[in-house]
Amino acid sequence: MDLGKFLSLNLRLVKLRRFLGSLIYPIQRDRLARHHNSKISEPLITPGKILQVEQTSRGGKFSFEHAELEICFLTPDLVQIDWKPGVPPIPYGIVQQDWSEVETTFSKESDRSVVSSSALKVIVTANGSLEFQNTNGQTIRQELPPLHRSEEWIHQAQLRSKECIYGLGERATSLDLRKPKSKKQQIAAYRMWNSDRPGIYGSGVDPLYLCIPTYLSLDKSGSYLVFYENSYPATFSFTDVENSYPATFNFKDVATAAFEGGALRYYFTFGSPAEVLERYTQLTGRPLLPPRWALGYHQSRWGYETEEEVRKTVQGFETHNLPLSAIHLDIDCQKEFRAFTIDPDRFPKLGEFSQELAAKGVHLIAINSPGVKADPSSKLFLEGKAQEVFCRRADGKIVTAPVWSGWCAFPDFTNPLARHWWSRQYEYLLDLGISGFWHDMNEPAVLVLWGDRTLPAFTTLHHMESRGGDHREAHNVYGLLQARAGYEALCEYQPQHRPFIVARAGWAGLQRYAWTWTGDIETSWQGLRQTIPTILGMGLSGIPYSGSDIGGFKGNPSPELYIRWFQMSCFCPFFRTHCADNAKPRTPWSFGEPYLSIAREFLQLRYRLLPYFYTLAWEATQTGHPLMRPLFWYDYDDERLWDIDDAFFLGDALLVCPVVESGVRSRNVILPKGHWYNFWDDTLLEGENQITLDAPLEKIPLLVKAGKILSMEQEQKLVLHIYAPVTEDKGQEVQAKIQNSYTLYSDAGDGYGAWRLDKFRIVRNDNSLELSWEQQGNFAFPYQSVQIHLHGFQPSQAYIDGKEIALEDKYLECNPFEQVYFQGR
Ligand code: NBV
Repeated sequence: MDLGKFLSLNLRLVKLRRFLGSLIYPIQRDRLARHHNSKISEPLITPGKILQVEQTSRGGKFSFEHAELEICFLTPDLVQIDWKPGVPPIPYGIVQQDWSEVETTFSKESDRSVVSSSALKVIVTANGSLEFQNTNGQTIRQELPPLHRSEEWIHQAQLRSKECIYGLGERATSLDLRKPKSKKQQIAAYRMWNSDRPGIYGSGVDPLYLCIPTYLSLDKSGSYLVFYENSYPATFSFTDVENSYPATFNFKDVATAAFEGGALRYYFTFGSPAEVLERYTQLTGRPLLPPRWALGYHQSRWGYETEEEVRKTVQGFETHNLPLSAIHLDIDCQKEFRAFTIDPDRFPKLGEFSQELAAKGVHLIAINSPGVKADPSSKLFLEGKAQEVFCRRADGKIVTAPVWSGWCAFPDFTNPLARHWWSRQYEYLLDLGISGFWHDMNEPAVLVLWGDRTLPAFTTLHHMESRGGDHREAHNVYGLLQARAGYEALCEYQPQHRPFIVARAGWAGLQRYAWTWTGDIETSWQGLRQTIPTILGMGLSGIPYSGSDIGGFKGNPSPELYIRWFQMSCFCPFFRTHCADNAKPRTPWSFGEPYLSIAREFLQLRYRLLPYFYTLAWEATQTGHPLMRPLFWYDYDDERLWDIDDAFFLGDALLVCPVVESGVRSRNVILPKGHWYNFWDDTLLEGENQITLDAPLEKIPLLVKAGKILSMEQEQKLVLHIYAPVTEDKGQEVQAKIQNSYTLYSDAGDGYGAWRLDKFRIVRNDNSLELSWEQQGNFAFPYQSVQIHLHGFQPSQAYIDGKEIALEDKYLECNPFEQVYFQGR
């Protein structure tokens, strides 16, 4: 039999086996679930009467008839609340366990107790309702007494009339989860259950791959963030609650979080969006600093069948003069889709090939799914079985389910031994020159013809760091813990490099280990439009690195849709074209001209902007702030900005207004306060206005905030674009002096060596502009020279460190300096 026939016969057999698997598995799963599905008829109960109160070093303890409550201040503005009974969580999401002392006071009045720090007051009433107040006595959040039944907890808080709610991880709806913008985006209740959406999803589909029980509330009377440290399946809603709750608790406008197990532990913090994200990521971890190359462009597709095909794709980038940082290998590179394998027929010399690519600055990323083919001929399976690292049932049988390679066993990542065993497997691919990993199907997802696409919830048992538990509790943290194992592997085997992992599923804290992407988003204008709030919402849930498959996953975008998606993604942290195996070839040159030239312009712009991106990445390690920020981020008093989700900030200088409709050549946006320069022609625009921006096919509407510096690089030069502060403000007197500063971060781009901070300060007076520069750190200045471009300021004379220099060009080229002084207007 020739190779072609053999392969096609094998493929048909694989497909048949996969089909049978996805038919048999749900029958088994449903049979197992039947024993657990009996509806609980017990009534929901409130905590009942308060019996005892007690002051503790960080707050207080309260005993109610049917529940226990503990309030514990971790910082003056971060408080941990624990309602019991229930299984306490294993702190998978938490990094900081030790907190310095907080001074608290405790007072008991007739029907309430007050626990306060210097910033926050928590009032506990006799029926178990809680109120959070700031030091001015303003109520920021009001909670109803929680409801409890068997293993369930239902927690509700009053919503204020205009309050907006953001977060909950990855969601296919509007940015404000409370008020979906269109019918399509309507989701009655947000589910916490990481779920595969095989092949395609669009607006309104819920849940997706990465759920996080964290939300941020924005309101005039005080904004806050709540993180529920509970990984059990749950349902969140922000509308009227009907029927399911006792009449007394059937309030209008409540936020409800209903958990199906575990204790009710949550954290509350308040302040501006930036402040609450800082606190939240102090608790759940700051994002890792990625290797710098990861911020460049990534090319991918499902269907690069051979090494030769990948080589040709990379050559295409060279031929068309397009920069490229990474190429992703999907399941085609694996032997029969098995984890940690490379098909020797199709990728015969991967070690040499990866070196060939490395010489061109292109990194190889390999896919991996957690399922291990349950096959006695598989060494990996036998090893895992012998070490008892797979999920099992109560009768001791290994849980198996069909995935791409066939019936698979699933490493129990809640077992430290399993994590360690799994982390050892990366070495083989690292030795072949793979630079990073792409964790797919890690919800974990299985192939089924109907019903829940994962492991049986009740009957799959987990180690849970020795304390034991089932898949209900472990499911949502499965992807997070796989990422932890992968991260630890990369740290151990390549300590000189920073880990790069892209994980489809995750939970609170994933930012410590991995990036993510929005999965199999549909190829449509609505799909493009949807990715903006989805990525922004993820950033507000602590995950700053995300992006979407440019052009959508399945199907073929029109050239216009591809190029508009490309333009938007140029400003997203993860910039990658990817598509399904049956899609037509999709590269920046697939659509011919003028699309190729437009894509090139944006690729080159992205690479020029790397100093700006990289500095934002470093800032994220210090603050937890997302790189992509919603329009209300800096100006949260302006209610008009609260639900804008078709535009975003990249850092504090750039405002990106993507085009998300076919044939459209201009678009509107409400500008936040301040002044703005049009990036393309320097036109000055006044904030707090609705404006219309031109959007010819070759441009994305892009604005730069007055007073900011955009750091770029080109041919060994640091190019500083100074957008002059505007000295007049609407209706106000001329301000004599405006100051602004910008810190640029640089290092070797990988590893953990020396770094430097270049701190620039702009001072603008009526007829002068001064730029001063201070340097900090040990990393040598990585550029040969500096170019200064002024926007919104016409210089007549220039002095570098006191010495006058001739102004010939539109820009000034110089060496590092301490101060440049421009006269002009
Ligand atoms: O590995 C194939 C695909 C991958 O290309 C995609 O990005 C993932 O989201 N993978 C899902 C599995 C198959 C999906 C139908």
